[in-house]
Amino acid sequence: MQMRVSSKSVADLAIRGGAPAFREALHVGRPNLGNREDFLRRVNQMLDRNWLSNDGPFVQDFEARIAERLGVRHCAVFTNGTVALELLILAMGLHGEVIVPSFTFIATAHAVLRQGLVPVFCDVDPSTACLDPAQVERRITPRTSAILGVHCWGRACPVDTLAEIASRHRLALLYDASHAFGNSCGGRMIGGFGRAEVFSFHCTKFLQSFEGGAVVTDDDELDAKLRLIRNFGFNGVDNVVSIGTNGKMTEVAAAMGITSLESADEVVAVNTRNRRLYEDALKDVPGISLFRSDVGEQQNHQYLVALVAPSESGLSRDLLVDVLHAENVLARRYFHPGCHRMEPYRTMDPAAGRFLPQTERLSSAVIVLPTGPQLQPDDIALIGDILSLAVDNAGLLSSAPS
Ligand code: T4K
Repeated sequence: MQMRVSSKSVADLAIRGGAPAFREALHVGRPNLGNREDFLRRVNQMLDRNWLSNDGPFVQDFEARIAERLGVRHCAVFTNGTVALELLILAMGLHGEVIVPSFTFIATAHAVLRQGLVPVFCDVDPSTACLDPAQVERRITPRTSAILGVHCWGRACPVDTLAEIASRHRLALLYDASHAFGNSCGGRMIGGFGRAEVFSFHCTKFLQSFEGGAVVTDDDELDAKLRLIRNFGFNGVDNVVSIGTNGKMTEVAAAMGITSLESADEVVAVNTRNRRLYEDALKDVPGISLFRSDVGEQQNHQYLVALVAPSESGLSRDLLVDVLHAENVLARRYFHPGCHRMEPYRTMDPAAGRFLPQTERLSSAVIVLPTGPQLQPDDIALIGDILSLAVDNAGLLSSAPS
């Protein structure tokens, strides 16, 4: 293997706790831009027709394309995924407690709490990083009104088992599918499970509209309610029929979303190639493994997730992240710490961790590595080399002063 960095430089950089950049940083979450000319053409169309927001033609087109691609009756787009989730919770009339994973982005928990409900944190199954059904059963109380699953890193929740539990306990079931656009479960597209599913189209997501989100559902009444709520409760001019807010997506965002959607298949191909290259680059590195993807399902591979076993690598996850950062590879710890360790949840229930051993374990093992069309095969080889050299020099790195 030809090394582009010496073991000494890796160790030196990490020991110094950061070094001057010697090349452009490699980021997690670089936007999937799609075809720039197509986007700019759409922006010009938008400016020419003087229609910039409020259910414009690009928004309607974006919604129709998403619904068709996912095979659902309705798609309503919103300003962002968090607002989409909050307004879905409001429209569904949930109350009391909602069971959610702690192993998720903080927005999942915040959306529940901001709607006046209590998020009850539930542990995950380490093989899926999604809600563990056995633990869900344990967290149900007379106050529970819903189960909110998260398809973490795009990996599907155990949808059949959760549906059975929800039905047996008469609970609503909804999903935060922020990471899972274009992914399938049992051959069915994610988006069609539970009463509704929510996507994020933040610019770091597989499908992006700068900022944006969507609720997809087969429920006509729920979709109609959501459309009222996202537009102040207006049902026609001068006629407000319900509580509402401004959750509308702009035309420029929808133009970006359509352009990004048109490149979806190319991005999947690149991300799939990147995953294979990472598998190859990391196969002989002790203690660093890639999180298993859902074999046989459609996968966007937007999150390239490595797990660290310090007993084999000789290095903690955090030290490996420090080494990567020192080398200008800006890996992320999605999701560390679990939501239950962040405010206001930590203060609300300081002992929540006793129910969450797998969450604690996963959140201390995970590294999300850069991927996407802006990453070159050489970059992946370099990241593999850095990790390999770091593990080879584990003793030196672990004993270095911080
Ligand atoms: N539910 C789940 C499960 C979620 O993961 C999220 C969002 C939501 C709900 C809420 O959806 P939204 O309301 O956001 O639509 C980022 C994203 O902002 C957030 O959308 C995402 N999850 C979360 C996992 O990641 P941060 O705080 O880590 O973002 P930041 O600014 O540190 O950037 C992340 C990486 O992306 C960096 O490496 C830099 C790179 N980046 C970022 C931006 C904004 C770029 O290369 N270009 C850019 O323009 O939250």
